[in-house]
Amino acid sequence: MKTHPAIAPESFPEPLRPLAAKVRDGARLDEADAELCFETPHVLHLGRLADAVRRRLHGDVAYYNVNRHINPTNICVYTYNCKFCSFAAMKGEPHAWQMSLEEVWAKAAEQGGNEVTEFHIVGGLHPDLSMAWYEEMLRGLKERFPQAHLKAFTAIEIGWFAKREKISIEETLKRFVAAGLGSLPGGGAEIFHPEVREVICDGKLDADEWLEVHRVAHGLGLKTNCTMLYGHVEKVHHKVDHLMRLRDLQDETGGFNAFIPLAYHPENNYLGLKYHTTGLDDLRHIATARLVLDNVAHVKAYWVMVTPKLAQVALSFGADDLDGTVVEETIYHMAGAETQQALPRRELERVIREAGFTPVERDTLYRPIVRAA
Ligand code: V47
Repeated sequence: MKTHPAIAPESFPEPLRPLAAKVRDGARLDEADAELCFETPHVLHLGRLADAVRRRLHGDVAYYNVNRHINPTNICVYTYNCKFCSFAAMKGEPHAWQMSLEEVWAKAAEQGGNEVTEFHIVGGLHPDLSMAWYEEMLRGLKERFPQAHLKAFTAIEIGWFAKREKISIEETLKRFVAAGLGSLPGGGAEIFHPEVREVICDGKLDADEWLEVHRVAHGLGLKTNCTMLYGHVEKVHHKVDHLMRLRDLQDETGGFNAFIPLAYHPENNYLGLKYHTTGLDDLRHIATARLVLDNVAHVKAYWVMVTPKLAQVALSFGADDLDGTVVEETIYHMAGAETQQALPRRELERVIREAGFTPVERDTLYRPIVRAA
């Protein structure tokens, strides 16, 4: 068991001392500890603890990648079920879109497509597009961009394709892997607890089904990410339950690469909430994730969501990855994000350096990338 000599429990406020001792000793945090993390007013001290763990795992390295997001369609049969989602539209609505295959491939080629190491591809659950269309999309991307890893389809989409084609999750994933799929992003997890799911995304894949898609993916050797959407109607115990369920699956499979806490954005959706999360709340979620998910290697501060400025601070609160260049982001910008659409590689490196960390460009599987000068 690793110890953390930099942590002196007596230097923490009283309620955090037992937690600090556990972190110092490398002991696993339990539900009550996780609750404390979500409730303590001492967020800066929580950050100190998370930073100690983050530095043990990654030293002063902070990762980013050169990626591009592509959303082939926002048409989604769950538009009215997922009340928190500002991205989805029903067929025929003025803001609905559906790209052709040529448009997807052309989008991938825009702005340095040949430099991209990862395409992040997610979309709505389209009522008509067949799985064969998506397989051709992946094959076409692989042909045109052999250097790029295809991180595509949330567990929700995988569940939808399986249901539509009347095949198993395993068969669905195997067909996509044969077409070029490299890994799954972490979206669609939201909050697992049924009390919350009923309110924000009734009828969508439930927790067991979401976890099963990732379990099967891990069994096939695919790495995946995991997320938690916070800052809406959830209570602390729902978030504790969520993190514990992710940690349990990771104990079982080891297949999660990274955890990404996602801050709820309230514009243009049916949930009827008006508040954005605050900076300190975002930092608390990042720190808590780093402390509780002791078996997940990476915690991302997704700059699109928290802004590049707060992402810099998050690197000292447990995060070791800022995500990537992104180029064109839709999901958060339709929900009111005011961040820019893209961060060039040089700017990401500057943001990381000025926060006191060493930038390392990575591929999707966190292998360092060395580029010619
Ligand atoms: O599943 C949707 C969330 C997710 C809103 O795996 C919203 O590397 C806030 O999963 N406010 C998609 N959040 C984004 C996602 C992601 C992002 C970056 C990296 C990775 C990765 C994954 O966005 C959805 C949902 O949880 N979302 N609407 C909203 N109004």
